[in-house]
Amino acid sequence: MNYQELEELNRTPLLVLLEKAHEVHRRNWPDNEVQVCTLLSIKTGGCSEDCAYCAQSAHYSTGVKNEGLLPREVVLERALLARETGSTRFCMGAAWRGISRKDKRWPEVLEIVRAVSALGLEVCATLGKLGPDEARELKAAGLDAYNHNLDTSPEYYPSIVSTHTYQERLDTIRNIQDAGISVCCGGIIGLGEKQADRLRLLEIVSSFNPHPESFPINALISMPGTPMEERNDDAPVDCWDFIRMCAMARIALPKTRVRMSAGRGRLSHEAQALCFYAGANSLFYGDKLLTAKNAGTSEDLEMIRKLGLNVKKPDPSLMAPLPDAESPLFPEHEPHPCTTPGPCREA
Ligand code: SAM
Ligand code: DTB
Ligand code: SF4
Repeated sequence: MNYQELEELNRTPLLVLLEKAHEVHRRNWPDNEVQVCTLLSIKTGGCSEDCAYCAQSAHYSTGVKNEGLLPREVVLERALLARETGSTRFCMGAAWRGISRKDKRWPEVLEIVRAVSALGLEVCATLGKLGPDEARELKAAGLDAYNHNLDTSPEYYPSIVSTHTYQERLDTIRNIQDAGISVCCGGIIGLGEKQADRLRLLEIVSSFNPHPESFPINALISMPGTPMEERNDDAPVDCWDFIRMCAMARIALPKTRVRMSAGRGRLSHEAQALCFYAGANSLFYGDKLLTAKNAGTSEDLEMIRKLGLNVKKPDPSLMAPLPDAESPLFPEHEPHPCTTPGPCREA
């Protein structure tokens, strides 16, 4: 959808928007299913990047303890536990700007992916910037999906991150797509962005061909020590904004899984029920996200039961969505003057 279409949709009163989104959802996802994913930080803290929301950036004193790459056995133990408790996707995060095959930890990263894949879980990783060779090797090791968020609009991005550009994020996403790995790409709300920035994010992600396999929606968790530490302390992201984002994402990306990600723990079950109604069909399960607390596991099970949702089974033959032959593979986005690091030069 282009910006104008999204803007028009965004003017729809919430209840009408919910109805529209639900109709798209039912048509494309008739199974009343929720995908349950587990996150594990396999390398924590000390990241060279200065993402203003992130507790793992070395630029801020956040109290997060730095930890090197976890031993494979520890990762496997956690993956097995995730499988036993009903998760079907295991997503491993590393606090890196990116990783190259020249890095001495690379062979171990591939071994970890192979080992988790052998458990029959869908394997996802989020390791930062990747080149085409790295993406191909991860695919050969059994990686199903790669999470690389654009987080916000290209215009607002330089106010949040100065150590890498939006274009670098797009390049990595392209490398993942080209390797045949499913793309998981979403954003954060509550960074101080305007609704226009959220619409731009949706515009850009919905211009991908194919659409990403999943779209995570994060609500900022204000992490102590980061420049965003006080942003949402007293007024966390408004649940109606989260619900609206789920509905907009469902309409803009009809066949993409919409994942309620960070910040879900601050939403009531009633608010989450509306997110499911609007088209959300995936969540992170377990007490912890990467470094932050998640919604409680027993409460989540209770909510899934009360709402009558079916927990999705793992799909061992998960295929990356195929591109639409009629459209360009990856539209070139006009480089915006703001996509270079530094303060926005446009009013
Ligand atoms: N280093 C990798 C990268 O930047 O892609 C992977 C890890 S990074 C923590 C993954 C995503 O988590 C970010 O892009 C952002 O969307 C989300 N995230 C991180 N910290 C967050 C916070 N405090 N609140 C909400 N979302 C957050
Ligand atoms: C995503 O979009 N959100 C997850 C996952 N992908 C990697 C991470 C959320 C991190 C929340 C903050 C933390 O735990 O430090
Ligand atoms: Fe590093 Fe990723 Fe955190 Fe940015 S979001 S500081 S790249 S771990």
